[in-house]
Amino acid sequence: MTETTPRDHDAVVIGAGFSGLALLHHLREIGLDTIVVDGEDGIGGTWWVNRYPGVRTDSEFSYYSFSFSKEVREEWTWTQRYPAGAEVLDYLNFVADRLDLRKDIRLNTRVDSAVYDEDANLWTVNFADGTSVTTKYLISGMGVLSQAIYPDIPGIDTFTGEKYHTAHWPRTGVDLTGKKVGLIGLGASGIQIVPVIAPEVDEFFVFQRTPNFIVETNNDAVSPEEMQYVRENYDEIYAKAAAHPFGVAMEPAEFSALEVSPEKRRAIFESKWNEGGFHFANECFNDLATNHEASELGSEFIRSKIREIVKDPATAELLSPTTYSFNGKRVPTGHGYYNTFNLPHVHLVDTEAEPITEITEKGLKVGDTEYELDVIIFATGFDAMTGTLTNIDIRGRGGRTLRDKWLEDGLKSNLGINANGFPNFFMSLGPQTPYSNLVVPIQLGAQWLQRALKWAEENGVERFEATPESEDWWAAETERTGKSTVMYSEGKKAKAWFLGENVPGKPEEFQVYMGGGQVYQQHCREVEESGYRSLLATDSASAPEPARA
Ligand code: N01
Repeated sequence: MTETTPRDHDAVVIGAGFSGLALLHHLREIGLDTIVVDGEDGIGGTWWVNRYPGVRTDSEFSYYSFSFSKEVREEWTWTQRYPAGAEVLDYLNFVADRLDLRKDIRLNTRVDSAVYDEDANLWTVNFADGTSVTTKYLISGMGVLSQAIYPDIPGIDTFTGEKYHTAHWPRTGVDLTGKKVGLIGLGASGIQIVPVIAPEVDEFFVFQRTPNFIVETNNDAVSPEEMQYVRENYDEIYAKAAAHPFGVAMEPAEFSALEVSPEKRRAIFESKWNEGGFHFANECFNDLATNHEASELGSEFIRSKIREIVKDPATAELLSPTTYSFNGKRVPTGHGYYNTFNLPHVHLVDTEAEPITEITEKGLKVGDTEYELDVIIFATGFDAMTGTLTNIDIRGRGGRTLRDKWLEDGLKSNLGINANGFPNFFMSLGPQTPYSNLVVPIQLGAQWLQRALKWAEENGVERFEATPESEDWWAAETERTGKSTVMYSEGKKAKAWFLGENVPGKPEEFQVYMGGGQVYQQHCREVEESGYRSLLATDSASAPEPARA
């Protein structure tokens, strides 16, 4: 080991959600003095913050959890196939206790900035309370959908009723009983909230700009036998999820929607629709995400289901997307969503035909019609993937921020793990990591980083920094693979967040890697087998001769 400047910690991880917990556990295992800091006053990250009614996972419990701890696997019991947010939060707290992580987690510790000192090869992490710590490694576990956005609607601050964003829902809950409620935003968050609050409210106005293709889940309780089966087969289930392009423990479909008869196609769609959730998206046919015609066949099947479920034909029509096809937006899972529109006090308002023009003191205006409301709920999404990272000052070599780098050079990273100009800074789920059930890349990423930093420590490598070539290659690869999917052609039309289209002024760039989680993991393995060559931009002189891949 070379002589190093004294520091407070070996590693500081920002964020105490799934990423922070996995990283703390794995970095501790290799003897790194690691702390996790989080601005909130509870553990859980996304699951601590998102407390809106109806919040729950859209991946099944069996692979929406960590596989690395035998104790956690054996002692934790899930109660629902798609667990509610509160249950996931309990799980994460259980993980923190069972793995004795809490003592190294500092809550109420919001990071304002982090600045790299090239001479000392240290990061100084500055907190909102004016304190700071120094660390060799700085790791973001801040989550990919954490920077909430409000719509740019005139008068938004003039409304005198209650207003809430799904991502900032009060911890004490909100009593909506007997109130006139308006909801703006029908992505995964809005779609989960609709059926849960509808029975409570007096009158419910759902303002829809772009309809979504929703796959219903048929959520169910987890039986003791099922839980036992999952406990006994956890490694196989996890391996299956890791081998799947979207990180779900499902069998990838083997044939195209175009190569079967209409009757057979309908039967397959029907059976996977009944199985519920992402089974429809992943197990029907192998080209719903890559072929426009196939995706349109999936779209038409869902439209037919909407017509079956929703009694009023005009409402059914309005709920059916026609301007883009299935997979053009991140597919949301539903829990009685379409059926909610059969309730007489639930009104769907089309704000595509006639936009919301203004938020007033009393409610909001669509065209010239004013809707008087007691409560407005914003389920208007996030500045995804990059928003959280660019919202704080992360200053690398020469004082350049990550924000400026991505603004000036375009979105670039080495496999979403690190970036040129930012030595010893790493990201769990950085931009350009897979579009996936996120627990899989979080866990595999934490384990990859554990091996990488162990290797660096053992081999006297003081700085890991992405080479410019690795970033250029990955940006091109992310674009190439993304553009070969319907997520590009349809996502553009649907203004999808995974293209950055949902944030005014954000350049159109793939925020995530669409080439498949299993392919991504293979690239990560290759970096490892090469002796981390693509991470040795500034420290190659001290590195040992890399092993050949
Ligand atoms: O946000 P979104 P989200 N006027 O960006 C509308 C994850 N997640 O929070 O489509 C009117 O998807 C906007 O309309 P349009 C998941 O990855 C997971 O729902 O642009 N409407 C859209 O309907 C998900 O994909 C779970 O026309 C406006 C909505 O707001 C991601 O988070 C649960 C508007 C935003 O939808 C984001 O989901 C929840 C305006 N000015 C979320 N501006 C799980 O189940 C925006 N909208 C685990």
